[in-house]
Amino acid sequence: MSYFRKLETKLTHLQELFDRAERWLIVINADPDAMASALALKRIMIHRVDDVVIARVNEITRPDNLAMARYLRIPMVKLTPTLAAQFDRFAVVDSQPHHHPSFKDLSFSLVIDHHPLVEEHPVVADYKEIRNEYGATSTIMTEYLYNLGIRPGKLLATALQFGIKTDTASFERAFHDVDMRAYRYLTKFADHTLLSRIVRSEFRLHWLDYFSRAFISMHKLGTGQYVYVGEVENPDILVVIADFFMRVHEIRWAAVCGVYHDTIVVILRGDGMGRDLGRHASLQFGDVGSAGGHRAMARAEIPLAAAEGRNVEFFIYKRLLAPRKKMRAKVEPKPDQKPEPKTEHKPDAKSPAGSVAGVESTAGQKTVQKAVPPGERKPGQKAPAALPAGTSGVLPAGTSDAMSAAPTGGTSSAPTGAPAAAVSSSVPPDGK
Ligand SMILES: [Mn+2]
Repeated sequence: MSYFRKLETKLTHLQELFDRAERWLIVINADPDAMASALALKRIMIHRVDDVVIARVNEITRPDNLAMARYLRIPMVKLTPTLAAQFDRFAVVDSQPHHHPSFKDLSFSLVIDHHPLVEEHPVVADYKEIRNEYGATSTIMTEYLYNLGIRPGKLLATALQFGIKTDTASFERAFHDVDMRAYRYLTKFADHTLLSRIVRSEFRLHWLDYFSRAFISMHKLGTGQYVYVGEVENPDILVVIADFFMRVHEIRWAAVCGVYHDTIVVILRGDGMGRDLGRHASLQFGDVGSAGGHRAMARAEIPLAAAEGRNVEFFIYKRLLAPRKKMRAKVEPKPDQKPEPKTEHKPDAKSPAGSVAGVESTAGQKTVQKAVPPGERKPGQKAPAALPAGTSGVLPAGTSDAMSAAPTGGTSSAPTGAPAAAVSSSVPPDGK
């Protein structure tokens, strides 16, 4: 029994496609699997065609993907009509022609992918291989290299390993036997130090400003943590922070909240064993915005207007507490009392998930003032002062939530910097 499937006929057909007089452009939507697959295809055709270039249709922003492109020296250019005009033939790997608007104008001679075929978009190409059962296109490309007797170099092997690792979530997601065989085969050629350097490139330097904001605004909520980051330039940073908190042993779930333009975004992450966060999100926020998700990951997007000028950190915190009726009875408003250390603040922390929510609209949130630690949130939390200097909009593209909740028509009519009395978290006016 051979290590991989035998591909003689198929690969003969593939090689017949290449002509020494033709220039090929490999087009990708750049992620690790696509970059690795393109690199492998380039390796296969490089001596068989006039020229071969890899073009990407997207910007790479995730730090691990940037690290991959840099450490593995993946040569790529941005796809433009001018560039495309210089090539005779086009290939796409790890995507199908209907997957991206930029692919539409090109006529592809070669398509290799592992995404499911859809009836409305049949793939037409001189050569195509769509293997939906494979965990990664990198696996298909590893089989090709093996069958063609091409020994992958260090950088290519490392790229293919990272492609397989990413698309199978390190074999935590569904994968095919051959994915693991390919990974193991590549181990002989790959550079483990490089791979681990790429895998560990998880954060950007300017994100650390958001992390420091997150660390000082942690509020314990039972077995979880509520974190308020303030205004963000891209809601993806909230996902990054929430995922980070899930790596802390003591934290079973985390809710990370920030304000993006006119929308309050709450990202929830859990260990998947405790409360159902998707249900919790829709119960607690469904009445004021769009909210939902899965047991271990959920998201809520609420128009800023829904806070009606009140302190956003507080508004969300109060809604995360459940049941709120009980909470009101337990916590007495003591407007003049200095708040205690935050670990002490857990009004109703033992509240079970899944309580009836959204019943309460405006009154009563002042009663939880104790729960907010001393002197961190100023009335104008949304103000630019809260934004770290040099923060750019570059955030990971692929980190968005599984559930993309569309904001429900927020307006700009309720700034958080509204009347100080209305938004101050330290001494909220009692609305009772
Ligand atoms: Mn893929």
